[in-house]
Amino acid sequence: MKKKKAFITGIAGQDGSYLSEHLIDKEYEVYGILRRNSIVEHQRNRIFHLSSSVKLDYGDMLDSSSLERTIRQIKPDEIYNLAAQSHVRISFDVPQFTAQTNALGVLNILEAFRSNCPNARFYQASSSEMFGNCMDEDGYQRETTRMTPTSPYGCAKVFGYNIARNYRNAYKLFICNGILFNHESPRRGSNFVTNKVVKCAVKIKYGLEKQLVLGNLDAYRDWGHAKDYVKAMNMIINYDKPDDFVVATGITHSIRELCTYVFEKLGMDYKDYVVQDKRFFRPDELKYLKGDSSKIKQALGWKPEYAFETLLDEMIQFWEKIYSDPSCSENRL
Ligand code: F7E
Repeated sequence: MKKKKAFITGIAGQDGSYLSEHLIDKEYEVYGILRRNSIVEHQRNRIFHLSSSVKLDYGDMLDSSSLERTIRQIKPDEIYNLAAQSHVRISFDVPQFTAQTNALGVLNILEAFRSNCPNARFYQASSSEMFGNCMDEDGYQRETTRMTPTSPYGCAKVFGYNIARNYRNAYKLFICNGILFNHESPRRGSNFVTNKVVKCAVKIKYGLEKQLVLGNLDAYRDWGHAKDYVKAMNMIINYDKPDDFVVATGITHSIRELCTYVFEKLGMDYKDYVVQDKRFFRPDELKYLKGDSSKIKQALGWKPEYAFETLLDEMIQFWEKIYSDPSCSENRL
């Protein structure tokens, strides 16, 4: 049987790497684009082990010609648009770059898809950040919750979500949105709060760091494992009809609770080490996220395998393995 072809933007990121592994296991041919980076060694860290199984080209969401060319050559069956400037606080520092990549970039790739392989299926990585501080009366965000984003990142993602829906309706294309809540793993960039807390707490335990500097400890997030969430992406794109789905665990914790759990696991009290600094606060904060994923559970049978605790345990184990070895230097990661 002919193998399905998947094309992934953002393939070198946390989600791109887990999605590639999942699709390779499912016998897909996997293609992706990488953005040029001055430190070439860092570009493929997360997908280095997949080098012989994924086909990579240089490309950029802001360079329509690269998107057109790769899509024309590959003629994929499924397109996963995961590329983004994904850091919410940094989106306040580089709002225009964020809007160009996360909003106009979506339009660029939709156009390349529409002109070169309109029979393919398209997945857009939408985000719970689009909801901002809106929630339903029962305290959950779901597919029908109003969107009032509180960051340039969230505003750009709302555009991406809406233009995806507009192209689906206007041109009858198979386009779907996964509205994913926070999802983490040992592969998460260490300037996102989960990995920042876990990595630094482990370093403190081994005497390699003295304190952990954070921003707001009282925001709440619904954290799942990226491995569970990439499976949802593949289920969503293979559904009978193009539709939009919230992907979340339905359980929320504050950053303070995250710190408490991680430091306690390592035999410490977070209050002895955590300090706060204005530079890690956001000009406008999204205070509370808790997603209702009943729709994807009912329609597609998705359910997460990891809980908050097992996710963090895996991350702690990952960093402990590295820092418990005295000969380990960060340069060797
Ligand atoms: O922040 C608070 C911060 O940067 C989580 C992205 O994947 O999920 C992610 O966005 C919370 C916020 O993720 C620090 O204020 C406190 O309340 O890990 P984060 P995020 O902003 O929720 C959504 C769904 C996406 O789509 C995004 O792409 O933690 N916080 N102190 C801190 N956050 C960071 N990064 N660093 C701190 O020192």
